[in-house]
Amino acid sequence: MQGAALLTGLTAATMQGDDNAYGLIPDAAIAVGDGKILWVGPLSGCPADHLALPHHPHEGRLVTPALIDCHTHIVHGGHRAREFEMRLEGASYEDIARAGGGIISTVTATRDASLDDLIATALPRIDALIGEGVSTVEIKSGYGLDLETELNMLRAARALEQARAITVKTTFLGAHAVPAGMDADTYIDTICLPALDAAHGEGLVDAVDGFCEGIAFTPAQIARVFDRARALDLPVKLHAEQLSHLGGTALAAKYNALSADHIEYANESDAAAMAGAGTVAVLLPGAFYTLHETQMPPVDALRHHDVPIALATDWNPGSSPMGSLLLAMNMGCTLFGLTPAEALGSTTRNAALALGLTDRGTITPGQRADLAIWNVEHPAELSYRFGFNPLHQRIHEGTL
Ligand code: DI6
Ligand code: FE
Repeated sequence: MQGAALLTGLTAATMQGDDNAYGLIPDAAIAVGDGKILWVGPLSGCPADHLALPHHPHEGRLVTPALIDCHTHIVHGGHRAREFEMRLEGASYEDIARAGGGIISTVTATRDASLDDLIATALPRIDALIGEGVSTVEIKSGYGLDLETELNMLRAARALEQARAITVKTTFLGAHAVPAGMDADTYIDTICLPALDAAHGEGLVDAVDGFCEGIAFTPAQIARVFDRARALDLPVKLHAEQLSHLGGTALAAKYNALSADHIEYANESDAAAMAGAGTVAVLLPGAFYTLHETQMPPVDALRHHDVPIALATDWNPGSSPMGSLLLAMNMGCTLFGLTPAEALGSTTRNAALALGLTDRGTITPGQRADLAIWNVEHPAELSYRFGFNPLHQRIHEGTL
């Protein structure tokens, strides 16, 4: 058996059990082998065959499932620091977008970048996430808005999985913005849908996303993209109710979307629709913070309807240039009122669900041995501090 070992002397936050529990096991042992978790439990109850494996003692450190960043735009060209200055001078995100800045300015920089450039500039970003114990990351297209660049972004995302010990899940986000000089319907018919077909044909797409917002696409336009995704047997997810209530969340639920993301302006009936569809709520506090948003996502309604809540960085050059999933956890608690247990479940178990993954996100036998070992005593410490990274060791697919 490849890489068989027994990790000992740990407090294990298994993230098993109900939504608000850590599933804590004190003085735990974890047997790993062939990239999987073989056994987890109190050392006192460890079976003899696992006790015979090589021991890796951890003197009381905390172990969690490795973190999962389920919503990023880390493949992109250029930066938007000037836009940051403009917003501080009083311009709104929408003003800048309507004036041709925002997403469109990153599109120009991304179209000018070669595939090697896109890979090279994304590597430090993915290394930052790996350095915080991330073992799975979702990466979107959406800064090309032409066929070749949308495919190049997804090729770069796939290349990152070859360049680092990390799982990359790709998302086609051709319906991110309308290129200058074109109307939305023409763009969807002549560029977005052909690009989705081509990307799918090249095996580059794991899911399909869209930006349902006044400055982007209407629910009806998103539905045309989702119909094509359904025809290609691809799951969908949606940037919804970020800046207003257009009905994106309800549309996502209608298509049994993996997730509805942002959702600051979603309401009680949206939460009920998500619950009925098994759609995960992906909250993105980095964008809320960067855009000085004041509308809170409906956390109590999500809790009431048992909608799984995930947190992610939304790492993008405009609305959330944030390179820390631990900071997103702290913001989820401080800005959105999540408990530290909800925050840790949001970047492990529920983040896996937001990507349609059932083989990771908890510490249970049979799951991937994607683990993060931390120099802390209690799991709440992971959300409590910000600007400090207590990671001791990341274990990716059982490789110690
Ligand atoms: N919502 C967002 O916050 C990002 N995309 C989206 O649909 C913004 C991306 C950017 O500003 O570059
Ligand atoms: Fe986003």
